[in-house]
Amino acid sequence: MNQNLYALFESRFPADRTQPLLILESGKIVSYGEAEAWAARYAALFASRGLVPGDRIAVQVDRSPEALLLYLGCLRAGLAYLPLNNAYREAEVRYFLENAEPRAVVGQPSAMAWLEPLAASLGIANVFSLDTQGGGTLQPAAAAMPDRFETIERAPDDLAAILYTSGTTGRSKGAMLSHRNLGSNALVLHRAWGFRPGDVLVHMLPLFHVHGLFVASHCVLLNGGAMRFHAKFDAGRAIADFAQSTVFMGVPTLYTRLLAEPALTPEACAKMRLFTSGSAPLLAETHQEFQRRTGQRILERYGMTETGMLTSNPLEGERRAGSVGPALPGVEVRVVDDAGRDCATGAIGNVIVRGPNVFAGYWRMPEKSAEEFTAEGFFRTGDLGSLSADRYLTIVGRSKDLIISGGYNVYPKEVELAIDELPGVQESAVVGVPHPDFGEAVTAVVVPRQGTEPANEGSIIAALKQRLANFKVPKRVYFVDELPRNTMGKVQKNVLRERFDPRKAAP
Ligand code: MCA
Ligand code: AMP
Repeated sequence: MNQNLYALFESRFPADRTQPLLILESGKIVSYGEAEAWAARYAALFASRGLVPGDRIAVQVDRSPEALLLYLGCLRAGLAYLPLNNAYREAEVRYFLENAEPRAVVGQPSAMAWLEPLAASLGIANVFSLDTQGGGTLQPAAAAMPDRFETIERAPDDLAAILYTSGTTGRSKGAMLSHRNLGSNALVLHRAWGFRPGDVLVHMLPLFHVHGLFVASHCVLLNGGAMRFHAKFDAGRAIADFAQSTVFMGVPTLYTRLLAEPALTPEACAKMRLFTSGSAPLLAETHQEFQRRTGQRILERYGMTETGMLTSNPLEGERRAGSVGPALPGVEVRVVDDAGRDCATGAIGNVIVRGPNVFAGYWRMPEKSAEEFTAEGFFRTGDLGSLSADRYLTIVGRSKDLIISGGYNVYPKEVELAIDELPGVQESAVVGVPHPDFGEAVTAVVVPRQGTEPANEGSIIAALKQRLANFKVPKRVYFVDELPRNTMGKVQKNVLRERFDPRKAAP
């Protein structure tokens, strides 16, 4: 049997292909039949341009129905889909294209001025553009293609997608996800979260990360059901949609923004059966406040780009605020000490995981990949946690130096390297401090370089916006004479986090 993930989805599509897959804000519907036909056209287009199974295709576009159907087309063609955050700037995209060597790139029309020459300089012959309305060069080229395509045979371990995650060294690594990784996780979530006929999901998450592209979309595709698909997150529109929907998936920032809306009432959510949260820690207060305001208990789950979803609070049974729940079926989750021994119940240790959902390694980084796995094949998540007697996992922190801002990951090293290159800067340290909207806010602490024109907060932020995606740019920059260091000379980031915590007195 064809193990292509698309073939799995197709086996669950409704017999009546006029049924909706996407319900757009305009009320327009994209049916399963149309999705199938467009996915066929995209697949045929890339095949006609000489792309063969295993080739990479990089996609950096704004959210649109076409972007989702493009992903399905790439699966059908057996290509490895490489989605890029639409906030990435030219310098960031250059690295991904150099590293992944895609045969085709799809970008926003507004990016073509730099993307076309960049692709040309790297020998990428196929460049297409796509905007939020289906405008650009991709659609006309695909429209000329046949609307049928025999989905390419794939084996379970063949590559379906590469998703880049930043690293503690500042260099991004491409997590290689196979058809089995994605398919096994989708099946487990679809079952664990009780998807059933008639479910309608409100989809407002980005389509370039695991949460929106895989977790949310895959559950709907496996259900053969519909999603109400929006241009972007909007709390008011989400609440209006809840009257006609049953499931919502969000990062914690979306829940705090929903809570700020007076329209969020038990009546507005009466038809909803499931709210899930993940990608960043959900405060127990948010969980409790949401229950008080709506009568609904948010189901928190935990995962990673490299692994898909690992644990989930149960659909039936206790959804414990502050815990990410027990391991999902088929996933092994352990908490171990630095010597690799299992920790006692309740003791804090390193979270390590194994399962069919866990990736095989990072693109073209065999040594780095090997370091991340134990001898028994468990992947080291870099998260710190503890397991209760009934095996609920609580994430208490991270051993990796990572900031999660509004559900987006920011590795301080990458931002520090960019700041240190700026004139007037001697050195810098970047930390996450509590933020009411984004959970954590990227914050820079800078030591000025003596004898040069001093940098200031505004100039540093403006310079970084040229180079880095906006969510990585520090919300605040503070200046100090020297960075606090321990006896080993390592910067004490905990001291900085404490000192520049905006909830405390002004630093
Ligand atoms: C936007 N800005 C941000 C963020 N988003 N700054 C820091 N962190 C962010 N996350 C910037 C904007 O560029 C703008 O900057 C300013 O903040 C205010 O923008 P705003 O209009 O409020 O932003 P928005 O467009 O409403 O976006 C906020 C958002 C978005 C909806 C929360 O960040 C989002 O969709 N987050 C979800 C991310 C996600 O899906 N993560 C899943 C990763 P300026 O004023 O300077 O222009 S997958 C994952 O983590 C794993 C596998 C898992 O477990 O799911
Ligand atoms: P990413 O690399 O974008 O896949 O982010 C994965 C990281 O997000 C994990 O290693 C955790 O640190 C964090 N994460 C995801 N879900 C949760 C959650 N529910 N609670 C706490 N941290 C989470």
